[in-house]
Amino acid sequence: MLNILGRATSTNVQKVLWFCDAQGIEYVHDNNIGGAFGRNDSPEYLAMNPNGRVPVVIDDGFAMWESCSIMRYLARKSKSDLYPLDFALCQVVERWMDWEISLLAPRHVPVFIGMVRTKPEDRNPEAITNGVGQWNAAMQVLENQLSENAYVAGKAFTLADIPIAPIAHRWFNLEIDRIDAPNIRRWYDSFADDAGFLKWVNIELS
Ligand SMILES: N[C@@H](CCC(=O)N[C@@H](CS)C(=O)NCC(=O)O)C(=O)O
Repeated sequence: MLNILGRATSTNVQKVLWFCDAQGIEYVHDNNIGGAFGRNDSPEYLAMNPNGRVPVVIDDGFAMWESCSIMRYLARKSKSDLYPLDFALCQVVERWMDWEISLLAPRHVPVFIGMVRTKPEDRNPEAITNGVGQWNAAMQVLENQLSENAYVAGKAFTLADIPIAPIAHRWFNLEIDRIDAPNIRRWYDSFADDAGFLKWVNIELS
């Protein structure tokens, strides 16, 4: 049995949970780790992930960290159709996953943390405004890609869509000035009937 450790308010935990549901992978989820729950700084937790971050996923005693890497492991193990075997298509999928981790996620953090997890009196409006500009610039790259493709990596829903959608959810649900993005909207709305998306991603921001 797979154990998924980490609060589901984290986009990095959401992507793993959504992938498992999409793939029909069974798991036990411990939500009460990380953020206000703590427990991710215990010696036991740090032995599994020295960074003290969520998620950690344990597969039959093997502890993993780094959410997108975990998704790729689970996709390979389950022979998932969402992770193409074709080398070129696989590179397209992986570069968007890497883009999410290395560029998109860090750009959204100052805005999300500033507006949702910081008391109004402690907010830095200038940093938030700058952050919105940086986040929008990244979303413009996504908008351009989705103007020519139904999904992030092309014609089909793949592993690449899953990490990006939770950040798009935050983008659409924060009171910020967004760029015009009809194709991101169309793509995001296409998940409206997806049980995993509805359960793990389509939640109130907190
Ligand atoms: N690149 C890592 C990032 C992990 C990460 O930064 N997780 C955040 C939540 S999104 C975290 O653990 N924050 C501390 C906490 O929740 O206590 C991954 O994708 O797994």
